[in-house]
Amino acid sequence: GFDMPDRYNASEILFGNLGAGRADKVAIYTAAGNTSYGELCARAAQCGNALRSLGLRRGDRVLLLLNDTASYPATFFGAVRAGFVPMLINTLSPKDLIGFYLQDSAAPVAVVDAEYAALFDRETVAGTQLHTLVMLNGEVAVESPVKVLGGDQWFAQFPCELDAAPTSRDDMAFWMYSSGSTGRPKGIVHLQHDMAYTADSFGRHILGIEESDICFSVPKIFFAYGFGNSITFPFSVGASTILLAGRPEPGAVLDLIERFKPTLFFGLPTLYNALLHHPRIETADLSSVRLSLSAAEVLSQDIFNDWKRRFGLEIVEGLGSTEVLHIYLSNTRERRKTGTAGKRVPGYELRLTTPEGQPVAQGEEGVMWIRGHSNAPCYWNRPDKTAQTMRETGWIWTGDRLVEDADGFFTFVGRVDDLIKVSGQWIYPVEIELCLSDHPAVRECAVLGLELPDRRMTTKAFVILRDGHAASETLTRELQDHVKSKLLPHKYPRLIEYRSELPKTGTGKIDRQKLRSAPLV
Ligand code: 3SK
Repeated sequence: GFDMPDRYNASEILFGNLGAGRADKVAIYTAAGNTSYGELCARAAQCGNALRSLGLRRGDRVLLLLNDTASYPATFFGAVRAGFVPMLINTLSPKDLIGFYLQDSAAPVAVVDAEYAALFDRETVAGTQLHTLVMLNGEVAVESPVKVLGGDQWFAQFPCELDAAPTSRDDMAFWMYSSGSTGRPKGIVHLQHDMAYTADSFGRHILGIEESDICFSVPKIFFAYGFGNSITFPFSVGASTILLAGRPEPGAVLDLIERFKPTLFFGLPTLYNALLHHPRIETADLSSVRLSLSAAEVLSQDIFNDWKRRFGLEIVEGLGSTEVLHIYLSNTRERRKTGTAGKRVPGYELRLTTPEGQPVAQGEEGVMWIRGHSNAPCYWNRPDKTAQTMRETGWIWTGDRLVEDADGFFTFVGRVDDLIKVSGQWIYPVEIELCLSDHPAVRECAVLGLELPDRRMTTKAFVILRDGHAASETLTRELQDHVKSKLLPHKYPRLIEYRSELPKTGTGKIDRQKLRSAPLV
């Protein structure tokens, strides 16, 4: 069972550290300075009080578009403590998508880093409920139809103490968004008790995290993976976390490792690959790291071997989802098989079934279902998608196809649908096809996920142009920019091949199998 009082607010994960006597302990290390637990709680309380002064009501959404700085946990926990529901948004989101998030959530307030404030112009805000934009980490002049507040100074006027709103363990606490196949991302609703559950399942059982640990997650806080690594796990035991505000350039990552000496390092294959190819890697000092973790993409044997050869660290691979909030299948340092996603994480029940829901025998491939107390109960306002994924009695149907070996290790073999993961983030090829088709030069197109020799995935578009348009590198860049401006930037097709026709099946559909066998470049 999962022992937790009925009345519970997730901000206890941070504020519990005050009662535990850690006010002076460093909670956050950054290149710009450190923040103690006492300072962080005070800032969170000020933020919660400030948001309350705007007249928000319990459960109102607050859109967060923030880089990984101390302001992120302060704002997140402040909003949750005050009874509001922060939405963690990808900082690479283009304007159209921000407009969608505002519409979908009816958020009356957005808290954003100054560099993103210009996105909230008249066009983005039109027809939404947004009335206040709070700008952190600097101030810029913005032409916005809503009230704009300089948050750093504004928060400072409010009291440094705040009692938690009387939320129940099953109240809505925060949202994250996942891709949708038709350009309508789904708001994934998480509850007040979900973070504490992942702290116990993955944090305690797999990481064995303790107060003396220092976490460094290169994946950002707005990803469920980074959120657990940078916030939930360290704060749940009074450990510390290192935050990197900017782009995760390999050089900047190595600098922070050498300066702040993390004990737990969280990455993904794309990052490990970039680090291994960085000129400084042969001299870098990672001796502080006791566990090096990877998720979000399948890790290749080559990356595993190269990392082990260079640092003596065996990367521990896991598999999770935003709907479950963190990792539910994982290797550990003691029991691991490279190329597999590992075994069941304690706290989660798993089952593999046929697409029709019948159990499969061990050794046979099946679709993965997960049950545990961090499962999101629904997608916001999407009964159709909720019914597909959040099934009866608490199970989540993941759509991932896996196979379990005789030792209980699971290997990812693909998806039941067309979803693919590039750089650790989901993509629906059909979403990119719809977006490309909107471009005036495109008559017809097909987008495919293709596996690279090191097992990572990439995307390729096959395009037939309309009369009057000619293939060129400039057009390729224009089409890629078109996708970046409408969808999240990682969704742009890395490769584009122009064709005069696309192969068709007997029923007139694009023959993807044939396209798949075309050479990669
Ligand atoms: O992609 C993953 O493996 C993952 C891990 C933890 C949390 C969220 C996700 C999507």
